[in-house]
Amino acid sequence: MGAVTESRHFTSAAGLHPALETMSRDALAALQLDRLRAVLRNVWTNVPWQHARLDAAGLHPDAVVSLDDLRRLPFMVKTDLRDHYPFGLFARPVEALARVHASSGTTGKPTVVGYTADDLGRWADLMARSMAGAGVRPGDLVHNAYGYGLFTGGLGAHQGAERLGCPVVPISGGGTERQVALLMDFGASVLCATPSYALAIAEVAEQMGVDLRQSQLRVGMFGAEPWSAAMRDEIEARLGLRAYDVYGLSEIMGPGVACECECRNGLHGWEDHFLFELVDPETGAPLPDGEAGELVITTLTKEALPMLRYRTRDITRLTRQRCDCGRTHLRILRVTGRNDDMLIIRGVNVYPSQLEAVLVGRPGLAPHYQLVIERRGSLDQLRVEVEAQPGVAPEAFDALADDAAHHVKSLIGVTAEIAIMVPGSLPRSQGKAARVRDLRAGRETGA
Ligand code: DLL
Repeated sequence: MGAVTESRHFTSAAGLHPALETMSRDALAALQLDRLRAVLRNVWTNVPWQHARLDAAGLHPDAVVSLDDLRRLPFMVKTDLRDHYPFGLFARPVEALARVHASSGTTGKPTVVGYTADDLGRWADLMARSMAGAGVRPGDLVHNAYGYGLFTGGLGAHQGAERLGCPVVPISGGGTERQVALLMDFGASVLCATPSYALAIAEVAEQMGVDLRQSQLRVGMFGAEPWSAAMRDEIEARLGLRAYDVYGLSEIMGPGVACECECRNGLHGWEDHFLFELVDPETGAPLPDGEAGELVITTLTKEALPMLRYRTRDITRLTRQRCDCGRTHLRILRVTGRNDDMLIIRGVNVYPSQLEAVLVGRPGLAPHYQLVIERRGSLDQLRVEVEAQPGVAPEAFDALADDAAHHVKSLIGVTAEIAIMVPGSLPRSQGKAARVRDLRAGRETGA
């Protein structure tokens, strides 16, 4: 299944793996077909549940002649992993694994994922490729504030940085004052964190009287949660770096499934290792490039836990148009949110990130917000709690609220009650931000 370590020589345009990142789309499709057959043979032989599904779909691995044949196979969903908890869908015995990760899962059992040593090697390569595409170079000191542990963010970014030839500060999330001190003292040039935690670091630095814009930071690798263009501007202005969007999910691998290049015009999805489809979230029907829908991913090289047509629940758009950077791999446009996070407020569909795009950057408002959903009578009511900028007089809060409510209504079409909060009153994230509090009966937990 190809060398574990791929070339480390690259130029800015061609990337870390130039031959792979710029291969023609025809060559890419041929490679995908080869690898698809191999992955189907792997599950046919090693995963009884997958064998039965392939059989039922009349899809014998050796009879697959085109990538479209895969569409005969039903989708996989998160509960398939839960139903076979912990290792039932693995194609390798536990003793052949190098590592397991798991998602915490707010309800029920966690989702467990596993990797062989070669899987870990490919993951490191793809994360290194992602970082190189975002302008990280061997020798850059990487401050890694993604959480270490069962979450794939910490170790995923760590291995990728090391593979690229970068020393890593494995600080994990939390202890924000110490993060600020070490960023200044060690002079890291790259920050890896969720965008909400990057903002929390910026805020604590300001409270400590430290100007991180004067630090050595140059590149931010931010992901693991949706974030808006307005949030990118805010983070860049306060940290003095160029912020890149990196995407991934543990079921498919972890961070590094897709990443922005220096053009920042969508995230290149690494098609030599994954097959990307976009489908209508309601019907599952395929959607053409450019339309918004749910991302579906098939792993082409993972040995321990191959995933076939996995429904990510993530809503985005795809484009196969050539990128200015010269890479030929398709681009996933910003992931606006998860299908599960969509709010329906009096018949209007709205994602938290849409509200973020309207609120962040408005004069007088700080980029700290939370959405509260309540049932009043028979109607769902959305309350947006957003902090005022430090120094804004409380007498100005009403006018700020009216202005924000007006923009939310006119730009998104949803009626929201806006509550302007005192600076520092909303919870700060140390990892993935919990943006939504759903107080409707039976759902009284943070989402
Ligand atoms: O969040 C992996 C990761 C770590 C990605 C660090 C990037 C950086 P999970 O915990 O399994 O894995 O959560 C995956 O997070 O399905 C999306 O809903 C969301 N997500 C991840 N990256 C982005 C992004 C990691 N760049 C889930 N933009 C995914 C929007 C993202 N949402």
